[in-house]
Amino acid sequence: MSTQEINRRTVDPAAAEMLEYAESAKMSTAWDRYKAQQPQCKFGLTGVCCRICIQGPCRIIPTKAGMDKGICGADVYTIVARNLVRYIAGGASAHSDHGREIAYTLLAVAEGHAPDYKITDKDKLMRVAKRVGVETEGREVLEIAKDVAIKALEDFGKYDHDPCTWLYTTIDEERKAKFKQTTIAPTAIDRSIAQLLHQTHIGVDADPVNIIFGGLRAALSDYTGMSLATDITDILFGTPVPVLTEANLGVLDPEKINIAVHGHNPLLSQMVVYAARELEAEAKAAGAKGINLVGICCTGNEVLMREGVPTATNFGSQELAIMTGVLDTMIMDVQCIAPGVKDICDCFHTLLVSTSNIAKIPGSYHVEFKEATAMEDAKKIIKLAIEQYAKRKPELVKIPPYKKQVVGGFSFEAMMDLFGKINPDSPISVLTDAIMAGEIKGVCAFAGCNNQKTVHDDPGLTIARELAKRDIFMVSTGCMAGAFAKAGYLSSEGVEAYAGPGLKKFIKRLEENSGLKASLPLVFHMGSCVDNSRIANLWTAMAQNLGITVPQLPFAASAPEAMSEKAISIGSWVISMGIPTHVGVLPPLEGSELVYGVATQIAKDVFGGYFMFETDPMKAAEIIAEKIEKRAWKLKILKETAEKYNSSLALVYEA
Ligand code: NFS
Ligand code: SF4
Repeated sequence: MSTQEINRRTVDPAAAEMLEYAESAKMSTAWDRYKAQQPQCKFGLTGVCCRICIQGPCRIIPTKAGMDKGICGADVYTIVARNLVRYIAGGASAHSDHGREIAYTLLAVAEGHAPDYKITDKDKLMRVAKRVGVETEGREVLEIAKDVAIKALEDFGKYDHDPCTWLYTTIDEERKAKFKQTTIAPTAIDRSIAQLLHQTHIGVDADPVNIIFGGLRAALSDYTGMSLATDITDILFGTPVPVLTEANLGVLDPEKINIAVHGHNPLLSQMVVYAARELEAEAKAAGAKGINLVGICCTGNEVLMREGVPTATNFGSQELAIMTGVLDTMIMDVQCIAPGVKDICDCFHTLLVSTSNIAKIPGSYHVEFKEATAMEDAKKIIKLAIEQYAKRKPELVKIPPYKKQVVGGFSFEAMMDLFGKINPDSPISVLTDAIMAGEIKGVCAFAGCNNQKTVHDDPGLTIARELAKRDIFMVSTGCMAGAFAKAGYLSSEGVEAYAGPGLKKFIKRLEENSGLKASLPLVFHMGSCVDNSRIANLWTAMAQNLGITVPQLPFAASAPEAMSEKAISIGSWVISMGIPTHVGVLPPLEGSELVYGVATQIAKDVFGGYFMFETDPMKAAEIIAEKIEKRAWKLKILKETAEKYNSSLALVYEA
């Protein structure tokens, strides 16, 4: 790739520098492989290739006689719908299985089988217990923890017909009724996923709308799984509070032993943080100045939020961290670890350590991570990293000098604390009052991945700049938070550079009252992808405070670079909750006008939320802002009318 081409494919200066280096050293990255895949198959791109049975693949050409249907007679809308919801099944299984491991660990703690873990946030345990109906009065903490863990595990496989607990205790009455009426409330996470695979097996469901509703049920299971994952992770490791750190490849320290935690499971990364603290002396004995832990992807977000561990890169640029030549070990757990990292590790001294029995890469070093021996396992890996340090090749060290300050750690509770400094009686009113007064226009939540189909990091940054100008308050999770972190949007630098007058005034007011030493950021980092549940808590609290339904709230979401099945599954529950959701890449839906129409139009009539597909970030910002402003405008009219006639508010969806 020429410099010009590189600049067309990333806006991260550190990534651009490393890509130039990769080019000169002939190391192949995802950027090169994406290019080599062009042009991608149009059947696949539009979702009209069916491989659900091995009579296939069947590729549909609607205008060609005989090829307008699959061999079994499946119409294009059936095929597109089935392909789509199978992504949701994949995403929901990943998120919920992550949640299940966390819940099992809480159970093990309660039963005394996980000596290295403990209940860190007792208050949260009590709050969650009360919410999910576990008796707390006069009981021991571990007894309560055990019942909460069992209650969470029941959500995976209970056999009654009541909706999942972590769904129905975290949403408002209107949504509960909506999910009941549309029959998409899952009664068990595993069942909804297995049933969806059954439903989309050859010769089962051919009705695209029914298939999509099955998909939404699994998507709500995805929400259920991540909601319990967030709760229990907070119980085990603490609920995040504002924390100061840094991001981008410049956080790697040539004088320290650099270890990256990569993947999603905080059970591992958090233990690595504890173990690294204990092994600092050993690192020094090996001649290093200490241990420098950095994060990649969402497990990085987990330890950033709770421990202030700096972020090295997000999904798109994960291979580039290794090319610095100073990454001594990359520890992987599950999800979003590109197998391509191994090839780059082979060019350097970096040891790739896998830890999960469902996520191995040929040639990596495997250390099975078990909850019963967690500290021992984490120490074993860190000792490997210390050994690895001696193998570093000084001539291959190249750290791009870019890093930005980050203020993160904004859990829902931390946000409420922040608002509570201004209005202790009703913290959330600080946000809703600012919207009703027109100081800020509404809220946009950014989530999701990097995708080679876009300019790395650019769409999220562009949209955020545009929304900031228009006084829209912003929160983020996942790899978008990584993009914002690397660009300085998670610090006051972003506020100074981009916030419109209203947004700036609002953030500064929060800041003056916050009692924090650090200035507040332009975008509030709410955590990993499973922490999108925190964002759902935010919009639910806002709607309740205003006495409206979620679909009336001036709140939108954007996944500017959605990539994974998990992102599709998150987007699907977000629209079901009533939130208009922008996606910056075209998912394979275009092959069926009907399915495309359900996602972008019909969903709005039924749920009040819907997808907006727009690949041009400037246009996307325009569309998102318009939706938010329209909802805010309508809300004001309804409020005024209600006040004038002393009536209650009309609960109508956005038209
Ligand atoms: Ni979410 Fe986070 Fe990143 Fe996408 Fe992958 S790490 S769980 S899936 S790529 S945001
Ligand atoms: Fe073809 Fe039908 Fe089999 Fe799909 S399920 S591959 S459309 S025969």
